[in-house]
Amino acid sequence: MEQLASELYEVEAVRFGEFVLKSGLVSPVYVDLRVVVSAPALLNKVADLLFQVAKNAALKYDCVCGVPYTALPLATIICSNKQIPMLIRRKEAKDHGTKRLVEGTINAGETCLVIEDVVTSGSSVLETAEVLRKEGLKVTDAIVLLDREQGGRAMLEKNGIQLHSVCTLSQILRILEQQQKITPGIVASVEKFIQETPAIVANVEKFIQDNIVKPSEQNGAVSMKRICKEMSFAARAELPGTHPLAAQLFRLMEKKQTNLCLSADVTSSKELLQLAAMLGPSICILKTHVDILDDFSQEVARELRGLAEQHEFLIFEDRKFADIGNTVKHQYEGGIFKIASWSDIINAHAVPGPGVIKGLKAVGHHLQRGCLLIGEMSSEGSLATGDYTKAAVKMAEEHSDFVFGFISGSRIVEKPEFLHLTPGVQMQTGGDNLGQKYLSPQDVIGKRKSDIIIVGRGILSASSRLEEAEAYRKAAWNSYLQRIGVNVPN
Ligand code: S5P
Repeated sequence: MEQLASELYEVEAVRFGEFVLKSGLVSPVYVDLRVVVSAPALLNKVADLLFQVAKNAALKYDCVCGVPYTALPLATIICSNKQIPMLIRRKEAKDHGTKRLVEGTINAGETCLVIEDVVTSGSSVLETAEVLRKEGLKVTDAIVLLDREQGGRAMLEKNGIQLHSVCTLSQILRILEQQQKITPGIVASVEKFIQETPAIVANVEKFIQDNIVKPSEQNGAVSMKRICKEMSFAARAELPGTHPLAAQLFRLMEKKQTNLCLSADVTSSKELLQLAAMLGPSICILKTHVDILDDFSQEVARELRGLAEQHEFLIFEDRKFADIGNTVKHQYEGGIFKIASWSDIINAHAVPGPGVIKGLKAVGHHLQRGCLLIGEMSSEGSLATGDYTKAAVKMAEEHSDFVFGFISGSRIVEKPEFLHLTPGVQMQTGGDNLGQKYLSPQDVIGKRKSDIIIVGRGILSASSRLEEAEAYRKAAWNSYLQRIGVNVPN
């Protein structure tokens, strides 16, 4: 253990200093085991230690899967040396072809051992375990090199997974202190930081890894300020203040690589369902105006929900509620549409004041629904500007247990927990003859820093709706990647 701690320190997999984040938070510790791949002897040693932990615990398993990406080489070494079948979990489904999430031969009913490098909250292990379980495999145990002791063990246990670790962060701290590599002052500050900010620490590291940034030395301290410009959707999903529905949306966007919302403004249910089935894989949200359908029925809503589950998109009824709380409560829950029973997301105007949110929340909160506030509109001469927009932001901030974002032309609040969705998007900018104004996907996501484009006629009037939807998806997704600093080939 002494040797492991000192080697991890030598290769800078564990670092101490001042890690300044965009949020202003200063972290005294930085753990990143990706660097271990550059030290082959240590890599082999870590793989062996992981295997020994499984052996000592007398675990029985048929195959091994590493949590992508850092644990992949570790799982490979173990499986190759010990002749154990391996599975590879994809972080994202392939664009074309089989859309498999797990590669390798899956024998349903078999037990798969999950391997991970560091566990903080336990969410990465659980995510991989859930994908494997969906494939019919049993996941009962996970092996980790470093347990940060920040709730991961308990969280995994609740989900039927026992965590076995090679070492804990406090063990490493103590060993490094004994070896006089770090001072008692550093140990105390790291322990204090870890106890006080468990959730934030998890996010800090996930954020750093998701954004592929490397700390740079500045006057002896490590600064990340310069490079931490934008958070990825994946990192935003993990923030403590992110609404659960927004977290689900961020994750599925990252998984499907799409920040495209289809505005399915058609008048027949058959066409609506056909669109959902055909474009489902390309979109993160399907937006409806249910009151323009000639033939709505609850059966249509049920079928739409089925397609939403199959293709993993959310449903957004663009009802734009704008009345007193008591009225919107009935409009949302009842009538012939029963919107709350099938729509994940709804939206509301801020004009009535906070009562509109309270009324909607009374119906939607316990159903885990969420609401977007209209901060700005795309139409010519809109009155939703300036102080009105600011008041809408304040209302959203005060009701962030139900409101998780905005309809707006650009980013109107810097808090990364909130999502921005922008309508009035077409490849050909300009407008229609009824006041609609169009911006390009690149403008909306790149320059105006919105998160999701809402596209209706740009896709619906194309000769191949699927090809056009894919063109919009790629344009918006590449603009997002560029925004967070990932190089996108032309
Ligand atoms: O400000 C807005 C807000 C919304 S939700 N401007 C909009 O256009 N919308 C909606 O987005 C509008 O109701 C329509 O369903 C969609 C835009 O459709 P398109 O055909 O102009 O892309």
